[in-house]
Amino acid sequence: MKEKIESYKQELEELKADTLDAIEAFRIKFLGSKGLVKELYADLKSVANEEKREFGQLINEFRTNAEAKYNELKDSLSASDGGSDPKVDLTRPGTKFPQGARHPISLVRKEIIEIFSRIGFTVSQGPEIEDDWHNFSALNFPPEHPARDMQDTFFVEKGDNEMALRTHTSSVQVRVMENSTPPIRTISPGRVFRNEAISARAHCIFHQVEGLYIDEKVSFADLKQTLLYFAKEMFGDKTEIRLRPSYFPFTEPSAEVDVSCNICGGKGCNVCKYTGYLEILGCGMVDPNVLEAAGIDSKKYSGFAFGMGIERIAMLKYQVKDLRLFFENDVRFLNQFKSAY
Ligand code: 2NM
Repeated sequence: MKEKIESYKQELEELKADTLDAIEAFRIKFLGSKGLVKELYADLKSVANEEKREFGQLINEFRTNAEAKYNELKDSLSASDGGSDPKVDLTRPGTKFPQGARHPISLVRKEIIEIFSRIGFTVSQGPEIEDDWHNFSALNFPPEHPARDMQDTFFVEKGDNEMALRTHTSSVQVRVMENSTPPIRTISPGRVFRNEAISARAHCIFHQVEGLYIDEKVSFADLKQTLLYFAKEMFGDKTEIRLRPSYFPFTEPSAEVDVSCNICGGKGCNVCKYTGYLEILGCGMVDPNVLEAAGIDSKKYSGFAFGMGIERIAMLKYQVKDLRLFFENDVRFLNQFKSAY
C-alpha cells in the first residue's frame, strides 16, 4: 500500500500537462470517479484498523496535492491563453452595438462641400452672432431700407451695440473679403436664423451654403457653368438648370436657379407641381458696392455669389415632404440614412 501511494505521488510530481485535453485527462486519471484517489480510498477498507489512520492521512495528502496541481495547471493555461478557458467561447457571435446614422443635413452639407472642393473652393466659417455691418450694411442693405425686412431678424442685446443672429452666411463672406485679396473662391456652410413661423417649408433655424468667387474678369457665364456643374454633380448628369431674373440687395444682376425635376425628369409631377423644375438656389454678380465696402477694388475685380438652403436640397434629394423632420431627431427618421456613408 505504501509503495503504491509513493509511486502515485511520484507520478503526480513528474506529470506535465499543457493543453486543455491533457489537463482533463489528468483530472480523470487522478481525481475522476474511477481515478487513483478513489481507488486508494477503496483500498483503505482492506487496511488493518491500527494502520487506517496513517494511510488515511497519506491518501488525504495525496488528494490535496492532486487537486492543487490540477488547479495550478488550469490557471497557468488560462493565464497564457485566455482563449482556452472553457468558460470563454470565442466562436460565439459578438453582441451587436446599435449603429447610429449621420443626419441628412450633415450628409448633404458634406456632399456640397466635396462638389465645390473639386473645383477649388475652400470652406470658411464665421460667428453666428453678427454685428449690423457684416450681416447688413456691408452687404448693401442701407439703413431703413425695406430689404432689411426681407427676412425677419432675431436681435440680441450685447452692451451698447445691438447684435443679431445672422440671417445668412453672406456675413462670413464679408469677413473673407475684408481679410484676403482676390482670387477668392470660398463656400460658407452654417446655421442661420430668421424669425419666421415654423411650417413644413420653413423653420426659424436652418442651414445654408453660400458661395463666393472673386477674380479679374469673372463673368455671369462663369456663374452659370459653375452652377450647372454643381447641379449635375448633386442631382445627376441629366440635370438641366434654368435661371430666372430676381432681386437681392448684394448682387446685380440676380437670379433664381431651378433644376430640372429629378423625380419626373422634367415631364411634370406633383413634386415639381407640373412645372418640370425645382427652385434650389439664388445667385448673382456681387454688387460693386459690396466689393468696395469690403475693401476690394471693383474696377479691377468682379465676382459671383450664390446661396442655398441645405434643408431644401435635402428635401429634394431624399424626397422629404416636411422640413420639420430635420429638427425633431426622431430615430425612426434618422435611421433611414444609415447607409449613406
Ligand atoms: C444668395 C443669393 C445671391 C451672396 C452674396 C454674397 C456676398 F457676400 F458675396 F455678397 N454671399 N452670398 C448671395 C447672393 C446669396 O442667397 C440666396
